[in-house]
Amino acid sequence: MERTLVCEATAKIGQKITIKGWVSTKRDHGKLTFIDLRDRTGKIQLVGYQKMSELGPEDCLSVTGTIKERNEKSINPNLPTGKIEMDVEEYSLLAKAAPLPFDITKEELDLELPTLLDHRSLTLRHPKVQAIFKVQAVIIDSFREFMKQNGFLEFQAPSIVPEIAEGGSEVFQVDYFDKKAYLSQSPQLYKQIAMTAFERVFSVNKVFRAEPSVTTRHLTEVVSLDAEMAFIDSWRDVKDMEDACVKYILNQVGERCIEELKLYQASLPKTIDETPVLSLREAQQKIFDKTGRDCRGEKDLNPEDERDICKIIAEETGSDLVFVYGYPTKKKPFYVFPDPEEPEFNQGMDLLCRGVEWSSGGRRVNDYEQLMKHVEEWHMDPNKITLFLEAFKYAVPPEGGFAFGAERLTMQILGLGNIREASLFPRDMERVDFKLNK
Ligand code: AMO
Repeated sequence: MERTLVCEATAKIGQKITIKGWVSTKRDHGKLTFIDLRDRTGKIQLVGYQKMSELGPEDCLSVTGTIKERNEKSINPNLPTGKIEMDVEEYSLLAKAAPLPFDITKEELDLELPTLLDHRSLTLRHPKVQAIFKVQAVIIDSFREFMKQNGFLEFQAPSIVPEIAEGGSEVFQVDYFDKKAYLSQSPQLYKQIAMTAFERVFSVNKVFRAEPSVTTRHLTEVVSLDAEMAFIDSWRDVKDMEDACVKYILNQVGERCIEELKLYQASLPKTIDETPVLSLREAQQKIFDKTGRDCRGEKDLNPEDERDICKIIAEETGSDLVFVYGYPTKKKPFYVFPDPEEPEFNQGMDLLCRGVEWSSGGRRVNDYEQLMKHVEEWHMDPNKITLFLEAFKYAVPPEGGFAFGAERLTMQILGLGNIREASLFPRDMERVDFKLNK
């Protein structure tokens, strides 16, 4: 018999159907056995006779029976199929599960993070864990949708690169035959090259950061949602595009992930029409005025500053989002555009939300001579970025772009305590699938 999905069963009252899935929970009540069977669309209660008591958790079944309405007393309002159940007529075991190392039937998994990750294939069967990746898929889908709606072309950036785009030492070197290359920290230079031809481009790419410290918000392999656009009048055009993009993503998550948000009792970040925009110095002054803590003159916001400024702005304006721009030019990568009126500060920006940086972006240097000057001042090797530099020889208009980290958004939207939970197969300094030995 043709397979019916669990989510379609409510419309089949009185009909005999076949459902396929895994045993989620099983309760024996005298002659009857109750099983919650799970497929990719949800769970349904099966009512069976004695023989089914042989089945164990996570066994995989094909089961045929008649869908009937539950009596009033046994309706489960928390389950989308809570008004129906299946009277089992026959079943076959498609695959038998080994004994489980821990109970995954509880509503809360309650596992330590290493256990959660060491048994990813199994913990991923838990609805609450699945919800994380459903939300992440919607974040990535809606980023793509927004970009396409606004005339951006998707491109594929390389992962093996000859030079470090973002500067710094957070880069993995690879043996490339008998030469040296790197894993890409960002598609930055390639999105800028592609932009010079297509005007508006975006990519959804893995990027690699050799983060030397283990924190709750850093991974070594990240899904980067990148965009780049030509013909801007100022960095604020980039900011406006990014603002509209993040609001679109949040709206879509709100509309398409109702059940998933409920599982985490998560509320979406609050937004207002005009997302607040502060210079770094204004943000530092505000932190000083409100908390007495003096970070004025620092070259960047540290995690405590990010938390404080988000809290202050949320209280003052009701917005959980805030843009901070105008960082010390020399502290940011060579491609960021210095403010013409105050060249020691740049027109780069970060978007913060609920105390964490969600993205970076801003206007870029588009003038070839200025770019060459930066290459020299930032001690870059021009021979390693010839493709990039050549692109800027041939008339590039004012331009800019931005990039979100998909795991950061997922973690923050759902209020997860650790970014590793928001990566299907997280990598960090100590873990590549499992904890690495010294
Ligand atoms: P940046 O280095 O700020 O900017 O990275 C952009 C966004 O990517 C996410 N992110 C990370 N998430 C988890 N773990 C990490 N180790 C990590 N590193 C970065 C963050 C961050 O805001 N080329 C610029 C972007 C641009 O200007 O267009 C860049 O890579 O959410």
